[in-house]
Amino acid sequence: SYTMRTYEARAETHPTEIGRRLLTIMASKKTNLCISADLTDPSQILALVDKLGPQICLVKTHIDIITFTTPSSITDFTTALSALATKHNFLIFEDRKFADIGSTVAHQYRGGVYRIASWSHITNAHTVPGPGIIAGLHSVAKEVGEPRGLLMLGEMSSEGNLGGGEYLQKTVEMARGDREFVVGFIAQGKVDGAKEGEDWIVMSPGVKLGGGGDALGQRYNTPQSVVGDKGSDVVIVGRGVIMSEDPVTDAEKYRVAAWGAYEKRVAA
Ligand code: BMP
Repeated sequence: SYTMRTYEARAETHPTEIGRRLLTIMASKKTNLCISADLTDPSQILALVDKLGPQICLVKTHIDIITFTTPSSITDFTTALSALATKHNFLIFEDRKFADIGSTVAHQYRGGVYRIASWSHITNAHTVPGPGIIAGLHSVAKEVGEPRGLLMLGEMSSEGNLGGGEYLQKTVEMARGDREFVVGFIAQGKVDGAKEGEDWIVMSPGVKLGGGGDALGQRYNTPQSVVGDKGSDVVIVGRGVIMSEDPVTDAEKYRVAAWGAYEKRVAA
């Protein structure tokens, strides 16, 4: 299966341009760590990301949780974040979780105050509305003139979520309809039944060393469990790093754990 191939090898053959770029970054920086920068102060986010830049392949944002005082401060933030992405060689993933009909998500992705398509290399979407959501987002991605990729949510980390199992399989079927734009999935492990020549990048949120959960239904797995045992590619870590007194030291623990789990997997 493709999960036994190295990121370097997959970077040569991934069907999406964003997938090739991300896998190249992962291989060269030796990191499959994505930081979920879930802070509400824009300057705190930028300071944190500048510190963690060398350790990560990807930054995940929730642009709509950030406190912006003026419309121009949104553009200032996305411009500064893009500059950090260039400086440290990582990609940006806006965790927008689009969930509407194609026509509406096209407007949401292109416009409004956030203009997500203009600065975010990767975004994600639920499969509930059907394949029109992928077509709507892809039409906007094509307008941008720079590579863009999409992750489909097939399974969530939270207690009682309706994903996984048959839902995940149907999500994979839907993704097969657009192999140029859909990079992979949000799930807790590799997808079953990948066909010859398929390569799906799977990213897993809900990761914390020590496991556990929070008071609102979040459940945590370890890097070894999602990457080593279950074949996911990228660990997404929020509070495990961003709430730490020493984020750089803790991010390094996650990078080493997730990278070590990957190295063992491909050596097996
Ligand atoms: P934390 O590591 O602090 O629990 O943060 C997890 C992040 O991943 C949050 O930004 C959340 O929105 C996101 N997320 C998740 O936790 N589970 C999912 O299944 C999908 C997500 O995007």
